[in-house]
Amino acid sequence: MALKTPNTTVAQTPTRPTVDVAVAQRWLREMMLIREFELRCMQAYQDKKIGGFCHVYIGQEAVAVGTIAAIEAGDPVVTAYRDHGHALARGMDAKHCMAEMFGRVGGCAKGKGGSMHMFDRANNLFGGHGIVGAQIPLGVGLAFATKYEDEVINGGKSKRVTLAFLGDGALNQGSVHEAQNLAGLFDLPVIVICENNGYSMGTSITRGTTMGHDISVKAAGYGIEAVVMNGMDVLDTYFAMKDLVERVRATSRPAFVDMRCYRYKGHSMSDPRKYRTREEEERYEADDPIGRLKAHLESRSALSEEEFKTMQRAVRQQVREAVEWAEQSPAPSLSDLYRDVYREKWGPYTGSSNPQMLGGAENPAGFAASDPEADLL
Ligand SMILES: Cc1ncc(C[n+]2csc(CCOP(=O)(O)OP(=O)(O)O)c2C)c(N)n1
Ligand SMILES: [Mg+2]
Repeated sequence: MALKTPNTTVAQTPTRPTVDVAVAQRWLREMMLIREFELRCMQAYQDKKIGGFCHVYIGQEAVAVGTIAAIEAGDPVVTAYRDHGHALARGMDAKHCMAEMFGRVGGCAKGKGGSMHMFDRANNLFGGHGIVGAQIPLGVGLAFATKYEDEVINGGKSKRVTLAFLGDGALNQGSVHEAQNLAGLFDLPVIVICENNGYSMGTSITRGTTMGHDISVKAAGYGIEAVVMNGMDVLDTYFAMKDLVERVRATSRPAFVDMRCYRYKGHSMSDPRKYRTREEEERYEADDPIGRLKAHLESRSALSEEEFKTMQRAVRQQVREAVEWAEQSPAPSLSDLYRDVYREKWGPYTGSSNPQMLGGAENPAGFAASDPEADLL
């Protein structure tokens, strides 16, 4: 496996900028929450309380926390199926996230999306998508929409930046190229972040992708700026992203990020990980992003062992409550399965939103037509 060591791009120097202690503590808590959330998901999956697919983010927590900390609440975010970390970092309540994992109505998608489809309109998280690479055209479309709304409808300056995440395995999907080409042509304020964890399922990046040792060069073909970032250290990730987000917001030019990271667990829940060595895993685990931030806070005398344990207990309690809440939430009813399938009165379509598959039956949900204006970002 030819993934470079995690900190090749941002030097760890004593003069590295830092953040307020309270901010670093908050990020540590967020990363610990994501980790604990996913450990409990793995357990619940083994207990058959979670069904379908489940891809955990363990090891990549600094990416979601560091990148999302660098944007504003109104900035859209869209990602792939390894999405629980992004959802929690974006501010989704762990209860809604867990209930979605359990397929219960208390989930963010009313239990009908599951692990791969975390969606949170209030926090501008536009999924959670299972088709590899398909979220990149959506991300570029979101950037087009925000720019159009800011500039054409409101007659001002484009002010929002979209983050569109993808895995290294999605790089060779045709739609990813088409979307980045359009982003380059149309000056769209989108940052395409490749969470380069070195593998797509069991295929290492150098086996499946040309220039796998330096994917940043691909961006030149679209006239897009590329930045290589360290996704294993939340401070490195945050500062590099903050710079880039400011630039993209100011210029409304797209960018591509090669975010070097590593997933500690298997691709999904059943993966014997025969395509990589235990030594490699241990090497990255020794460089754990949570451990790094903990050490950083300790070096600033801003975290005692007792405070860390208190944080750990609080996070465990929060996740326990999320599990209890998910378990108490009912499963969707059979008729619920046909609700929310199509958007009511969208575009030229003005009929009822009865799914075709019901054969024109009465609207089983009885929901009212929604406000078409609400479609605007
Ligand atoms: C279009 C499409 N092709 C194939 C798959 C099956 N598939 C699911 S995940 C995956 C690998 C993607 O790897 P990567 O993009 O690196 O993401 P990671 O799992 O590392 O987060 C594949 C091939 C899919 N979901 N969609
Ligand atoms: Mg990958």
